[in-house]
Amino acid sequence: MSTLQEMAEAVISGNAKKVKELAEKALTEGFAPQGIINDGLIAGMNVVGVRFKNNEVYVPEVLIAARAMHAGMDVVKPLLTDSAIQDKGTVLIGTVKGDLHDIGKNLVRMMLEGAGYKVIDLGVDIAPDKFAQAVEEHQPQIVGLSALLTTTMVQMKNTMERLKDYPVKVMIGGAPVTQKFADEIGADAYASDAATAVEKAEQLMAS
Ligand code: B12
Repeated sequence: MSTLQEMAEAVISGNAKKVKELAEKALTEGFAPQGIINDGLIAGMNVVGVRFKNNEVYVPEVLIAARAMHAGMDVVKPLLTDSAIQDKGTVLIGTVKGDLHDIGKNLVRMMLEGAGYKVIDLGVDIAPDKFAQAVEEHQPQIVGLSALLTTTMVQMKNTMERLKDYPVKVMIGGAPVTQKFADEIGADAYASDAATAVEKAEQLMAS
């Protein structure tokens, strides 16, 4: 097995120490940083994403795999130029105003990072104005909104309205959110889980 295949396997099994060692080994073997990310770290995270979607693994396994992926990223990232990291696009993500749930949002962030996006995570309880300010500052192509409470879903609508004059696509998700709701408020995409969020991001970038 090549070093990068071994790295992908180590990401899948969540072995952060091994991923770090293999990232260092791959660099000494002359692999390019972008190749290590794509064919080692992201390749492993993609497998985890598919397994998560198929209910073959659960949240803890995804978090452990993502931690392992980050251990490899930490080794390789300093060697990348900014432009290479941003290759795939920028996603700004946050949980809407009044809502403190962030486990699902963090999973979506990790999967997007794993797929090669630059993700700016604003955190939780983010008001529409704060989203707008961050859009101006970071110029993302996609904004991701998370809500876990039926009482805070309305903030998605408010945020959409606040962002309507910016050239961004808005993707929404969270347990109470549905495709129907996304259509009602005019969101560009809805995803029910983190792996689908990556697929939808790819579609939004291509559209
Ligand atoms: C953990 C949890 C908490 C934790 C949150 C910790 C944290 N750091 O996130 C704590 C204890 C703080 C909490 C507090 C509260 N909670 Co709570 N909480 C939960 C619980 C048990 C799990 C949520 C979770 O993390 N799920 C796991 C993740 C992986 O799933 P997920 O969030 O759905 O995310 C996935 C998808 O939805 C999607 N997704 C998520 N975000 C996004 C974003 C984008 C852009 C996309 C594309 C996709 C996407 O992808 C994710 C990964 O696959 C749920 C019950 C449940 N079964 O959902 C209740 C639940 C959401 N909570 C509830 C309530 C009522 C509250 C409180 C009001 C309780 C109280 N009385 O204080 C407070 C509210 C605090 C606040 N202002 O936000 C209710 C909501 C009811 C409703 N319909 O509105 C629930 C449903 C429990 C219940 N059955 O009553 N909670």
